[in-house]
Amino acid sequence: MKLTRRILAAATLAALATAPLASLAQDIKPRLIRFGYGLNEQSNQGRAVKVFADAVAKASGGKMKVRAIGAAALGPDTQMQQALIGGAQEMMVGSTATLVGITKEMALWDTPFLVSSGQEADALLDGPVGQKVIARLPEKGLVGLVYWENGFRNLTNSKHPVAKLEDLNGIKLRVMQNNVFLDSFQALGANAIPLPFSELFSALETKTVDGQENPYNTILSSKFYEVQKYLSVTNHVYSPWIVLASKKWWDTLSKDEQKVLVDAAKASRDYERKDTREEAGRALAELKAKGMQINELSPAESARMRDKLTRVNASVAANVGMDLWNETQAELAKIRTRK
Ligand code: TK8
Repeated sequence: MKLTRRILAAATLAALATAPLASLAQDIKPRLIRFGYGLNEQSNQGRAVKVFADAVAKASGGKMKVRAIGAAALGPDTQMQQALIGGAQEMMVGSTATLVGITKEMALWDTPFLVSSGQEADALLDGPVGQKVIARLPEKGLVGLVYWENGFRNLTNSKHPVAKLEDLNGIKLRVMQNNVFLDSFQALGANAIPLPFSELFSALETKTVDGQENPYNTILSSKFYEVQKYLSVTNHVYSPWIVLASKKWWDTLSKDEQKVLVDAAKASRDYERKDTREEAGRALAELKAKGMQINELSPAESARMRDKLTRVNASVAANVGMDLWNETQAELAKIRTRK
């Protein structure tokens, strides 16, 4: 009896001694998550990364800590993807377009005029097709959590207004490092030059390139209006961003930790899409106020551009596979009748 009591007392003492130590150790050393992204802190991307970081801190009681590293300080998208695959970096958000070299199915999202509204994009990306594409990532060493909105892309340049197809002739246009974008703008007659986003501002400033294309939000947050005079409303493609984790690292997490990240990613996605759409709604007026000259395309010129651009569809379909292409078209038809 006495012995049992003594053992019990010893056990309690041991528990008392180790419990505070264990929690202390966790307090001192939370799980650190290096989360890289390409835009500035004061951008829709930067704001949403902060929402993600706060949600992770809250849900984990401070045991998981997201260190947000923006402005491509960890390198451009492609470099961060490799760091994730190698396990040298935990997380990032970037364009699906720069992932095509790793997962060819991502090229689906580069199809010009694939969707006609943000709501259609949400339904497609969050639905079975978007999830099927995400499911191709783990075999490449990546885990895809959610898609965020980058948005509909529009054309800017420093030479002259682009009101018709021929105005693009000879324009040195920066495109993302992706063959669909390269082919698309070559088809339009521009001199397309692939460059990482992190080099874009200075390339525009030094006139290494004359123009670029990105959503209004980015033209504003990256201050492209300082080096670009003309903006043509083309809405030629909807770009998603994707939140990625290193699979090597992900597999070391507990189920609870993975759930914290998945939930926080979903919360950040919902915030990000709303925030981005609100900002896009007022960005055009702000860009005008900053001195940009903005022009719409006539319906006839829009149609000509669309006709040229959709010629890349066949190569996108071949790239991603005919089955996925057909499934996407069927899913879009379904989404459109649902509304
Ligand atoms: C930011 C990029 C950017 C994209 C581009 O890292 O490269 O033009 O639109 O958002 O991913």
